[in-house]
Amino acid sequence: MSTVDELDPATRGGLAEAWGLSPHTGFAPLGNGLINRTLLVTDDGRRRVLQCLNVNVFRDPALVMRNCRAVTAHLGRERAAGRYDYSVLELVPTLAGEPAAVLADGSWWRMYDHVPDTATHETADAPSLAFEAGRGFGAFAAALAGLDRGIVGEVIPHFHDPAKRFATFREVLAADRAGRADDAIATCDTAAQAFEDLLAHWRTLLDAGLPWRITHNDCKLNNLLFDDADRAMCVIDLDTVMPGSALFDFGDMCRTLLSPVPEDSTDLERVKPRPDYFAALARGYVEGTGSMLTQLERDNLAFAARMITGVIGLRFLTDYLDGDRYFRVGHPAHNLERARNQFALYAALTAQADALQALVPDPAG
Ligand code: GN1
Ligand code: MG
Repeated sequence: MSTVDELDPATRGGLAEAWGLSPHTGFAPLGNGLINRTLLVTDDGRRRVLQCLNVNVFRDPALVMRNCRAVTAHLGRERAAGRYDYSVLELVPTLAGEPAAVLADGSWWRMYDHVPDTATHETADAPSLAFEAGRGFGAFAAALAGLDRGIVGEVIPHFHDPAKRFATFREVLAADRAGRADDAIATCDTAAQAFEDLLAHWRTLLDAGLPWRITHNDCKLNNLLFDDADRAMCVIDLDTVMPGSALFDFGDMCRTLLSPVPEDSTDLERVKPRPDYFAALARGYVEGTGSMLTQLERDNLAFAARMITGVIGLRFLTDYLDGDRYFRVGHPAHNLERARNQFALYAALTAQADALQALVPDPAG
């Protein structure tokens, strides 16, 4: 969506000044993120990734950057000590030594080194990819277990909190600011039914002492870089790393790996979890997290898949009702289509929950 032509001269000038870029620097759109704007920057044959933070979503960009710096520094130390065997994103500070540049128009920009010879996947076409993703995101969480919880702040409070998301949905539905409630009524009913059940079980987990950790919170498949042999190489998109539950991360992986079609596919017949992918993903996650997971977490991995699919489906639906103010959309019904897709996946995950949970391996085996 963003092209070099859209990067206005003032922005180009501000970025060039901040990072000392040459006048020949090329800028090209990169990736499929729904929130930040991402560009591949080529300067003298050197490639870097430049991102404009969406400050409507990340209200405290300075906190996001402090978190990113703390997390990448910690992972770098873990890697150097031989405890983390994946690449680590490297922030490129501005010439002034800052982790981000704030331009005259108030926009926040930051730069990472480009990880060479890697690519992302939108959907998985082999269970081995699910294993790799589970192991990669699992190792990421395990490596962060040693980081002091007080160092990483909560960038978006209640991000995956199903109760908060449901309350917001009810308010937005009642307000019907965009006049879209009628078109979405069947999906709203499905969502309300799903949440009655989800919220009740979620409360039992909180009461049972579900551990709070530092988690990634956006473990969709396309936030992991793979090499050309489809080995996981590097976890990306660190903006939402903050205190959370391992169930959020595992659930998001299921949401994006188990269905053969992307989250916005309207071919709902094909939106179904693939059990062999779940088995591979769970095996990878259990291996990657080592001794980190408690019994309560392991026993709720299939529930996590349902819950996060429901929560993100509800966020798409809420944004549709609210007139598409949060997620980037390609056409007016896009968020509603995403929501229908996610609730179709939710229904199939619910029907198969026990069968999927039975595929989670024991930590020892
Ligand atoms: C957003 O930024 P991106 O596209 O990786 C969103 C996630 C959603 C996802 C749905 C900060 O992730 O929570 O699951 O879209 N990130 C934020 O595709 O809201
Ligand atoms: Mg992303």
